[in-house]
Amino acid sequence: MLSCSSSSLLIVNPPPRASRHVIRRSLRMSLNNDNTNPKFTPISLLNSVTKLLWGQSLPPGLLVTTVRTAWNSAWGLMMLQLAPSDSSGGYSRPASKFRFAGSPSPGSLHLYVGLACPWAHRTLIVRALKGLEEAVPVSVASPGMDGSWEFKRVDGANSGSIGASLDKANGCKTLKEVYGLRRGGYDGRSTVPMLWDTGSKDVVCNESYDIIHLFNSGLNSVARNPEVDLSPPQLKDQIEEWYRIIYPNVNNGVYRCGFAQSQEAYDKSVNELFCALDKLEEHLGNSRYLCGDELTLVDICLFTTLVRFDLAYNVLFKCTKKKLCEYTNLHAYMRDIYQIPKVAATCNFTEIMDGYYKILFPLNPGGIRPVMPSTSEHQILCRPHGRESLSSATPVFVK
Ligand SMILES: N[C@@H](CCC(=O)N[C@@H](CS)C(=O)NCC(=O)O)C(=O)O
Repeated sequence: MLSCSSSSLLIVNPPPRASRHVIRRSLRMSLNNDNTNPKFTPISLLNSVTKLLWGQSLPPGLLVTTVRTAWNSAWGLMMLQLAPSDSSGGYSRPASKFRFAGSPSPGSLHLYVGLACPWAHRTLIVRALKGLEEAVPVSVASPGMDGSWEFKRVDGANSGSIGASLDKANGCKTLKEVYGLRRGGYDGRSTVPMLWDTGSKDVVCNESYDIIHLFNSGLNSVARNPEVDLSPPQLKDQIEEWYRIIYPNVNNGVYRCGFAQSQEAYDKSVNELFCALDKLEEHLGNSRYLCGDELTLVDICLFTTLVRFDLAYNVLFKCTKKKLCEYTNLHAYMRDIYQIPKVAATCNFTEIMDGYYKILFPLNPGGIRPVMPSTSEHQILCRPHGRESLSSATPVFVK
């Protein structure tokens, strides 16, 4: 979309010589020729038009000003819809629409996730640690080019980790279609994770924090590991206290950096993020997990952000003050959790990188995926973490 100023720029710089019919003929020739040319792209067409109108190339000043104005307008429009902001340009995450209420029937639950998504990743980890794989089957959506979730691939073996799948519960092509099947329909944001009731054909919940609590304690009758408790009564207050720090500053904090629409909002978010990481680094120097010797739900919530940090947030979301691998304790803590049986299989780094760099178009318009940082490779994450010495108890996992 061109704003007034950019279109007037185009008007005050009319084509020097080319008359309309010459332009039309050349365009036709360029299209005809290029139909057989595998390199034909919208850019080559634009380039041909530009050359016809202005000669070899646009004056650089005009080119930059025009494109910057057009891009800024389009970017503003996209961000308005995809990443709503407050009056200071800070990212304001929309609330989840379906919060958990009541007790769902354990025999008819189906989980929808996407592997790039840190919120969905929480639910996959708790499902695995509790042994709920058979009781709560999962469908794994892939990000479509327009940013919505689609089911387009059958389970692909990916070096032992979970892969994208078709929709196993409803046979839909998109997640939007699944949401639309619920009683009364639905036309809002179709987010993952989403817990679906196959009996009543309705959305049970699409808020990850509610889903992990349900998986932890609400489905013990069908869990293979009912004895695993990631939110024991004596730690509940501590868990909530840590979550009040981690959610706004770290989990959502990285998004607040990436989706900030003003320098001021970015500066505030990045400062709060790294203050929180510094605090966590210090705490984890003396404590194996956030609440002491036991792994809890809040560790899972922190882990899914940490494991994406150097892969995506450091670069794409401009969380650049430090890489996670520069934090000795946080990196070892992340490796400790990664090495818990069944956790590594929930991490699919290829899907994570594709999901962020190829699909978050407004932040990476060229879609080029950077190389995977070596510190995030499976072999590195499997290196000894040395954190056993910080705890007196051996965690009980997993069947
Ligand atoms: N508060 C939600 C956030 C879920 C969320 O934002 N999911 C993203 C993927 S990371 C999504 O599905 N976005 C699709 C959309 O907004 O249309 C939760 O924790 O479950």
